Amino acid sequence: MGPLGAFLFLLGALGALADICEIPEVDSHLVEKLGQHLLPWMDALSLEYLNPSIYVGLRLSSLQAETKENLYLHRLKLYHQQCLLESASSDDNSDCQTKPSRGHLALYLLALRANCEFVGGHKGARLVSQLKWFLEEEKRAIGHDHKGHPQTSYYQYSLSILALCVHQKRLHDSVVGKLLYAIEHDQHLQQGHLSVDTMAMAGLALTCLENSNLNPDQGQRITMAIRTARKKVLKAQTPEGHFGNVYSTPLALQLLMTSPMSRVELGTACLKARAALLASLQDGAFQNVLMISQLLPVLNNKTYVDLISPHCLAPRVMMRPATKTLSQTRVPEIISVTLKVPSILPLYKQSISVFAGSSLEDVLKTAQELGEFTYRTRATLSGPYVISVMGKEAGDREFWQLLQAPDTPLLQGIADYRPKDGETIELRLIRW
Ligand code: B12
Repeated sequence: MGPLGAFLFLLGALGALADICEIPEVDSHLVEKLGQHLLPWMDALSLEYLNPSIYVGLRLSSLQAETKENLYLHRLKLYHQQCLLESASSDDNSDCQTKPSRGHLALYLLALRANCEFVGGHKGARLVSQLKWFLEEEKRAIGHDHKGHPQTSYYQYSLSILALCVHQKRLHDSVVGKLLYAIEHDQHLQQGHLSVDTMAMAGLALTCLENSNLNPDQGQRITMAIRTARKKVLKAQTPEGHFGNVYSTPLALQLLMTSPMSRVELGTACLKARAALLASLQDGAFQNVLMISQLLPVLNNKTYVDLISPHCLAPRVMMRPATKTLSQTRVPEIISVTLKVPSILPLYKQSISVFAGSSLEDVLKTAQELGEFTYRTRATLSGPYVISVMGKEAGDREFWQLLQAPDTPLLQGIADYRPKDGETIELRLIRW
């Protein structure tokens, strides 16, 4: 090939790259390090750590954990089939004390598809009706006039539609219609900084419906809504390149990867996002297993929509267990973090001493041990979620927001965020 030919070939290749949002191959060591974070969680025996999103993320990634993976799916099956199908009367069964939510059921259905299984049999049919029933209840909560909102969130509403769709389970047009309305009148999906994750999940669910042609009468509205969701996600790109924030970028990219868009728009947006994501990866921003599970498919150019017909035999690289690096033994440095709770009287403000590198959860625990301060958490797939502070429980559509004073909401939860010396952390009860 002469120099002109080579130039034209390069142009063509660049053009093709820009056509569909793709992530060119990322350093395999970086990807493996991310995957290795998941391994200890797959070994954990406690039910509260059983997380179908980990399985989905791994199966759509370029990595595999062989027997661990199979065992994990087996445990997921036992837990979800037993505990989700338990009737209220058998609530005292010790294995099922932490009953999985409907959102977990949706993720479990995605996990089955990630192993190329369709939900089937008598038990499977009951799980599907539970999820359909959940969507009907949420539809009722939104109301005829769309003035209400789902009991959970549009994120879980979309996730449930996606899960049923990849199993080729048809939903009534009116259920899909609620999501379409919410996108067409997007104030319903706005939850401040969270809107990109929700918009992306909604777009993925609708893309699945479009590709599977499950609601043909809504075809045009679905296509328009996907376009709107994509536009909103693209518009939310920050100057650094993230869509929304670093942690909404994986789902946002999943949506943008599902079909071609205008070359100029998508080419620059994707290349910028890739650079931002790589920088965040190298900075170690991805420590949370749920976040890693949403990111791994993207690094393998896969999305949740691929679960319509997954490639279960695609070659994946076997993960090695992480090698432990010996940390130097230094005298641990003590830092001081100020904890502030302005939402209740009398106002709580205290300086707490902890070792450098402690998590916010360590700060809260120390404050609780010192007295005056109390808090409670609930185990979720993202980690410990603060549900009450100083005895005050967050009510319906309220939550305890974590902020770096004066006004910067944290992008991580209490288990992952590590405050610096002299920092003030505020816990604020707000509506969402
Ligand atoms: C909906 C949502 C919320 C809702 C949850 C209430 C509700 N009824 O749904 C609200 C608005 C209250 C919320 C709050 C927060 N959120 Co939020 N949230 C989400 C979202 C969009 C979906 C979660 C979901 O439904 N998952 C599916 C179900 C099946 O799984 P689940 O485990 O049962 O879901 C529960 C938990 O996810 C929990 N939850 C929600 N957010 C967070 C955040 C953390 C750190 C933890 C431990 C738990 C948690 O609420 C869900 C419903 O019960 C995700 C997006 C994503 N990409 O995952 C962000 C997301 C998980 N949230 C995030 C953050 C940072 C927060 C806050 C810490 C923000 C803040 N500065 O205060 C707080 C949590 C503070 C606390 N009290 O501990 C980040 C986490 C990033 C990370 N590194 O882990 C995400 C990824 C959004 C983002 N891109 O920034 N969130």
